[in-house]
Amino acid sequence: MAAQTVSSFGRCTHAIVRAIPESLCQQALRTEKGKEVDLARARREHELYVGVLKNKLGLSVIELPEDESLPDAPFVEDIAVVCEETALITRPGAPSRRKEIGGVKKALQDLQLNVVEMTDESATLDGGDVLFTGREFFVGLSKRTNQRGAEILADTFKDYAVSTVPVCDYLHLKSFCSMAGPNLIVIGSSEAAQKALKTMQQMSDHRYDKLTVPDDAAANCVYLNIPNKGHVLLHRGPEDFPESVKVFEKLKEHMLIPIGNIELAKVDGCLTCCSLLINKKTDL
Ligand code: M3B
Repeated sequence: MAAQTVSSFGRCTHAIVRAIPESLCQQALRTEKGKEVDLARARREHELYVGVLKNKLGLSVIELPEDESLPDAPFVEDIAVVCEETALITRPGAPSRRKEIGGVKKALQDLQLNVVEMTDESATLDGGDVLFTGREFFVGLSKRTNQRGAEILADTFKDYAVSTVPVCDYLHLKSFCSMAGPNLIVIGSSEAAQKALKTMQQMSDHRYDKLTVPDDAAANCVYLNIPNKGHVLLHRGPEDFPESVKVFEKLKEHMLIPIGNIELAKVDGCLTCCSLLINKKTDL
């Protein structure tokens, strides 16, 4: 077994988040045009998400301020991949997002993580394309992430196997899947999602359990393992995806926390996108 044992999967002491600038509404990148973002509502949804991490789950949350020149910056997940005490700063596939690195890098350094940078100019990687299962990594090859990016990730996290998965119809690998427990992959129902799952199953030595939800976007949730609370799952709420919520409600061992994310979803933001989760073993 690799350095981090599977039983500590989802353990987390700190989270990095970034506030929403007004410029997100007009300028954030998006795959579908024409959906107007309600800034006040986006901020309310985001505040609820941050409040859950901080107050309900007791994490130490580092809240980076918004920056009007960085419309996509709330989606901190894309900027780094953190595993145990190492943080790999990515080279985001969208050049406009590379300016987001500075603030996130500083926050990771302040947490005394071993910070590694992806300097190779031929590499691209977005954190949204990286699925860590606790045993291995799957990296989506998408418009934002290439083979060289996946290779650098593999060089950085040598304790774990890294397999690549083609992602065509979607922005990122985690646009339609995520982990809901140490051994449990949540997956959407679309043909593209099912095909990607099949690829992952074929490449792995391990057999994962799966939870299939009707809506692809609902398959992006945040799993945490919190002392005294156990399995915790942040998932999209009933206003977002009522049918998928019914599936989550069958998870009897999880503390389920529904979170609305209707506004950020208009610019391809999902629940995992909005935080970097860190498990510090020692006090800072
Ligand atoms: C969203 C970037 C939005 C840019 C996340 C979605 C699915 C989990 N306007 N970034 N990570 N992508 O990935």
